[in-house]
Amino acid sequence: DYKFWKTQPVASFDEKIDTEGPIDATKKPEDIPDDPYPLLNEFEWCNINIDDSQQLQDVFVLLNENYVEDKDAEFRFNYTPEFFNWALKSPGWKNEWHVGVRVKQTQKLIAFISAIPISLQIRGKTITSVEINFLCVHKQLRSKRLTPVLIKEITRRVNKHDIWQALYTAGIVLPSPVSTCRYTHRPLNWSKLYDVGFTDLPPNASKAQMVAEYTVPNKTKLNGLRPMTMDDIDEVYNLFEKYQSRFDLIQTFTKDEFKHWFLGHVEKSNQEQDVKKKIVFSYVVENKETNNITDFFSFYSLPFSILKNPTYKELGIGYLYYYATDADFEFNDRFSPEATKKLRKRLDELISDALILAKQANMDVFNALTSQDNTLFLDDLKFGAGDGFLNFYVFNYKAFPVTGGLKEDKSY
Ligand code: YNC
Ligand code: MG
Repeated sequence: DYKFWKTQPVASFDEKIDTEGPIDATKKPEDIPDDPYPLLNEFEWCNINIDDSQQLQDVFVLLNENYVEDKDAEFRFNYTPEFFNWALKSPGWKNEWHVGVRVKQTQKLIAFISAIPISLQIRGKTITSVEINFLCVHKQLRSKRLTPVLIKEITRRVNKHDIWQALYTAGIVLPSPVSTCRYTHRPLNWSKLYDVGFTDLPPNASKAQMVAEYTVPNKTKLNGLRPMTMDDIDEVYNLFEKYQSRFDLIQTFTKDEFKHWFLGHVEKSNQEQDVKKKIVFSYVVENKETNNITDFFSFYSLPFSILKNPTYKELGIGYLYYYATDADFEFNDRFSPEATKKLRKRLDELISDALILAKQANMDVFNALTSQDNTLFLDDLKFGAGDGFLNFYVFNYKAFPVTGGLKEDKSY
């Protein structure tokens, strides 16, 4: 019955919303306690320094062994330092927002929660916020109400910086989602997915049929398609902002954030990186006559380790990230049937090529949510609905329900 969540500034399930806005707008940083919330005597708070390989290792071990439930223990997320540098060290990141709990005596890390600064825009209104992610409690310490303490402590640390709203996602239903998306999956290497037990053979189908169904061409089709570079940033940024204005709830980026999320944390050009360590893949379409960039798409990599298979050690997983196109810009009503038809055709072309590039980057399956404009192309491109749903929440903010516009979740 949500004993904890009932006490928090979040919309209740049955709440009727007449105006959008903060739920509790009265507090100031100086009203917030300076000291951390108390923990049971055997535990202590720690800040995780991601630049310290031992501390990073502690987080990997905790997440790998406790983050995802895989009943047969056959797959595990293969988090890497590169992935964490990307997901947790976006511009403005703070060490004190990478929060751990350790056992005092052994220094074993038993819980983690993180925040990064973001800017949300809800129906045109900009809200300085954080995104909360990677909440995890060790399996042996579940159901002991540690989670509310972690949430209250990260809230305290964020409030101290005069930030009062947060975006977070969860598979579970809490009061009260602003939006709900479904996971979808597009096999790229069906026979491997089948061999490792990730996919079943549907009744009345043969393996050869399934392979044929999901085989993608070797080469991309779009003229002018190429990897995005630093030189493209200004132009893609403008294209992206204009495209995003289609949606009611978005994350807005500064240019530095844009570089970080789409070209990677590392200073040297992301394209020069070892493809095995590459996290985010961004491409543009450049019109060869006008030199204008007309389209952009991106996806990121978070593979699984395969634990028990004699042949395969890793399953490549790509996640569709953001995209933008000028296909609908010419229309006064960007949601008209004509605009939607043109947009759908363009997105089909763009994401078809994204699938090919993902396959070339050794990804075996490509995941997408039903967010953004994804529902326009998911069926056309043979994405299948998954079991999972993802609920989106905004802390301390009442908002009307939202469809589309939200991004992918970076933790899974
Ligand atoms: C969850 N995922 O309802 P009530 S997502 C939020 N998000 O409270 P205990 C959650 N709340 O119902 P356990 C939650 N899961 O009594 C549970 N809760 O009001 C609530 N899994 O606490 C739950 N990671 O410690 C209940 O639960 C209370 O021991 C019970 O631990 C839960 O990162 C968990 O799925 C999830 O590691 C830590 O199962 C554990 O069961 C686990 O007894 C595997 O807790 C990994 C996993 C969650 C991924 C994520 C987003 C988290 C958002 C947290 C909310 C942030 C609010 C905004 C704060 C900043 C504000 C500002 C400004
Ligand atoms: Mg607990």
